[in-house]
Amino acid sequence: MKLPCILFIVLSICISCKHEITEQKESLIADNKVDHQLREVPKATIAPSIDGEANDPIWSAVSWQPLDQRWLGEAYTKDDFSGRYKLSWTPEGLYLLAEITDDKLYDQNEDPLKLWWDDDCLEIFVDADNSGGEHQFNHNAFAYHVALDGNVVDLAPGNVPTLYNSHVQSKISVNDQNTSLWECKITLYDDTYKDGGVNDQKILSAGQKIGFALAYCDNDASKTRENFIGSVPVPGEDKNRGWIDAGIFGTIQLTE
Ligand SMILES: [Ca+2]
Ligand SMILES: [Ca+2]
Ligand SMILES: [Ca+2]
Ligand SMILES: [Ca+2]
Repeated sequence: MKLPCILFIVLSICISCKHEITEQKESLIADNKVDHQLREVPKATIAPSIDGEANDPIWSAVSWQPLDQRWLGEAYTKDDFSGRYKLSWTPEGLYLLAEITDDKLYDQNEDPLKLWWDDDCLEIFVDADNSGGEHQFNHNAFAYHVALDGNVVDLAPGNVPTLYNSHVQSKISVNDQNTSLWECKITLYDDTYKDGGVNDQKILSAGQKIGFALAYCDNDASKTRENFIGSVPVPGEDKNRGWIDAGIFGTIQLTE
């Protein structure tokens, strides 16, 4: 056999092996997410108005889901924290209504990019393609921290704290029983998202599955947050995995 012929065969074997390995890797990542807490989310015929008021027709048609899984901190009382939430969608995005009871709303760091998780904030986890997998310093999924002043923070690639205010529009209304309503519209982006680039949002449709979890960071007077309460049970000792592992998110399925 001539040398060029041997080289061709060796090269073909290498390419085919590499292809196989890449496929195996991709299938491993794709299989990483096992759907759990699978819930249907109904479409809103009329998109809710983001005004912190729950009087939109869809909110009376959707049931509350509990926000009651202690991910960090000591046991707490109902006055210290209790929470529940509702979800809906339109092709333009996900809509969230969260009712949070918190005895003290606390915003110690004025700079939105400094220790944002130690201030009271609502954390919205979304994985647009429900792939699961690691997302700590990439956009395989987002962990939007919505602060009391409406700033939205997540880590960009390279571990860069970044404002994503255009991704989550929110309005909070607080009543005198220490209960606040957080109404939010979340625009979805997938893992092709480029910071500083031009990005197309994901247009949502019925049948689509999305990785989703919600959490609240409660701090009332401490240097660091006192509690972190999530919407999904996290197996194992370390419950604070949502900001790293999209596999722990629940799964929502959009319905008409
Ligand atoms: Ca509203
Ligand atoms: Ca509290
Ligand atoms: Ca993903
Ligand atoms: Ca608090």
